[in-house]
Amino acid sequence: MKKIVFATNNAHKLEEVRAIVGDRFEIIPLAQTGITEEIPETADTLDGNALQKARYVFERTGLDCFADDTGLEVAALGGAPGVHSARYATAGHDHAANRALLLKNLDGVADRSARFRTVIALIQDGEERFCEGEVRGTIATEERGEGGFGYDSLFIPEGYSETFAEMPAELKNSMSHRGRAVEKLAKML
Ligand code: ITT
Repeated sequence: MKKIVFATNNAHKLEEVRAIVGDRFEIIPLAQTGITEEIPETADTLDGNALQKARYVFERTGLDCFADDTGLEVAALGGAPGVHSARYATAGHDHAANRALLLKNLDGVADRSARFRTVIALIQDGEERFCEGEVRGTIATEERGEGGFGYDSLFIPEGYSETFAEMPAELKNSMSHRGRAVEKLAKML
């Protein structure tokens, strides 16, 4: 089976991607490459951050690898939190604080439409390529569900009444931004 490093420190993402393509590719976790530090994400676009993470790993390991960067883009907030989704409320990855701030900023707002967008940067045989996936939906007025991570308990995908956090993981993966991007990645590999 083809081996590829997934440049992420997020265990939920690793689990999701393995569930989607783990039978077709051996996904090597970052920890197994000896990289234990947080990879810098200082670009101001999803493409830029995904490529920055993938290059970081490729330069240190020489292994084929990919990285994703995801943003939640809310129409009424002019596309925020977008590329700043992980650091919306604080400098760190405080998911609960991010969700609370999002609810506060949408308090009384009627248009709650949003989308998740994922960009994947792939470095294979030294060549850099990108693919993308998105899912449209709306932001709930309160948190619902225990599954997933990040903003999942607030995101209701189009055509459903449940949030991502209320769905079985397989259902989220079948339509999610990351699921769609990872299916495209699988075709590229
Ligand atoms: P790595 O950079 O280590 O991969 P991260 O948690 O920083 O992990 P991203 O920069 O790609 O991940 O994503 C930014 C934020 O967007 C993340 O912290 C979550 O709050 C949110 N997010 C990403 N994917 C999500 C998903 O599938 N469901 C809900 N929220 C998600």
